[in-house]
Amino acid sequence: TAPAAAADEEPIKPPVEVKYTQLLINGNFVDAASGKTFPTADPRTGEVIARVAEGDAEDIDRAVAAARKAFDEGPWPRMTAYERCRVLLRFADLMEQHSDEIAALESWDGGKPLEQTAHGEVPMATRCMRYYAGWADKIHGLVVPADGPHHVQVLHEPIGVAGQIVPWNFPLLMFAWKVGPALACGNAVVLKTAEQTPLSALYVASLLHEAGLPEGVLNVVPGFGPTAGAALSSHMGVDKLAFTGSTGTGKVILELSARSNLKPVTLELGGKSPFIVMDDADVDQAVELAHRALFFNQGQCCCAGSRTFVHERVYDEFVEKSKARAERRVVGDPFKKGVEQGPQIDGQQFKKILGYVKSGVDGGATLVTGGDRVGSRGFYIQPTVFADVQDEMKIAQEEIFGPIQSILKFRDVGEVVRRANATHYGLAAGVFTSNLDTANTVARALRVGSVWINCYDVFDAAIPFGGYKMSGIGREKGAYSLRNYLQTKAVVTPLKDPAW
Ligand code: TXE
Repeated sequence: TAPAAAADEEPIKPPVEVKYTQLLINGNFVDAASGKTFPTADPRTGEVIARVAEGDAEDIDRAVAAARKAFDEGPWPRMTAYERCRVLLRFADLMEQHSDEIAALESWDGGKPLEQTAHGEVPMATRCMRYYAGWADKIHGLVVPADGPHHVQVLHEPIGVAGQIVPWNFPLLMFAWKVGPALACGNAVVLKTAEQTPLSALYVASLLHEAGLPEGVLNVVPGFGPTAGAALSSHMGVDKLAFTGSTGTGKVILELSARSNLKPVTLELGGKSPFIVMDDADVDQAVELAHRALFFNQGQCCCAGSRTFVHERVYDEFVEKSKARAERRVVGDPFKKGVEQGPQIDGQQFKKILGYVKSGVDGGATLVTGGDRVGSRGFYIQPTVFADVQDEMKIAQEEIFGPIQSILKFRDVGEVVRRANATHYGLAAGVFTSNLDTANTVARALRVGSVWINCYDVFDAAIPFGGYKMSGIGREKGAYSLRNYLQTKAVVTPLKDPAW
């Protein structure tokens, strides 16, 4: 068939060179202490793009020492807030100037369609950096009216050295969500990239130094979770940890923090987000939006609308049209124009996803379309739709993180809210209806961190994002993320003449 042929074509040469493959510590690109490297692979073929320095506990020690020095001795936390703002703005300008290279690198390392990284992730990350640059000189404390003859100030100070661990599904955007607020508040950072996608963070970190970031303020350590990631999570010199990834790893990180120095931890974890289609909805529009809510980024989104609940009155029509839409989805080389879906990130995810397809079929769901790999090379998977999915099936319970849509049927609003909430996750939800009363009722009743009404995946830097329940702790983006990177200090002074 056409998509299979597309996936087996000779891969298009990415329009970018890999410049940075070493650890970034104290402003310099250096080898790992062990001298070890690991391959980062092209998801189109599984072939090695480059070998990257493999950070381990010793490198985390070096990076934390550099960050500690940069924080404890300055100049970054002691620069004026406006000066920090200007460094971050210059960085955003450089990201814009180099956006073609950044987008190409991100698409190459992660298998993401270039049109999407160029028009989505890269401008969104740039916007996020500008947003937090704007905050740098607007973070201020309070004077509180305590009882008694005292002048009481509350100071908001940077928290210190922030450890940040990011996943592979949006490497650049996660960099911006985490590094932006941390630096705006005056902290130093040690960032561990995901093993699958180290390249874009190393590249933009070099731009941040070109923009004037002092050495040691941002350190980037590519490496593996159980080694570099665990060392960062349990480090006594780290004052705060921010993580995006799986719920299982989130639990490990929280435990590592508890067993070391009780550093506060924010977690952005998995989801099983409902996308609810009411019977008054325009079915064609709902099909398109539900399709995008699930299939965007090869289905590798923490907030993917992975339980499509459809009212029984429009169910059959919805399934039929979703099948047709999935079959029209253009799968192929991420560097080819018009491609909507590239390969999955790696062989492990690829196998896991196909395992869920089997589980759906074995569990009695109706495989409406797809279900197999595309082509014979790399990690491409057919856009897949299951109908007649029941709540207790594994495909309706667990995060698949792939291009597999599960369509469930419901009868009334109360029932769908109850079923939508019947999960340990609580990240996001979509509601599609022409009745604003229904939309608002459902939005309030859902136990999730984001509700998109008649839209999905709207991710501006100013909008807080995070999960209820086992989807996470804390919020990123918006003013809410500043709280993650600030300490609060009460300063009390006696007043000689309280009347004044
Ligand atoms: O995630 P991990 P994986 C989900 C998705 C996916 C599954 C597994 O369902 O199929 O997780 O993906 C680092 N100490 N999400 O294995 O392990 C790791 O190196 C410290 C949802 O890739 O959570 C990487 O940098 N760090 C998610 C990061 O954690 C550790 C995005 C994420 O990897 C560690 C990605 C340890 N012991 C996957 N072990 C989302 N919320 O968007 C691993 N890491």
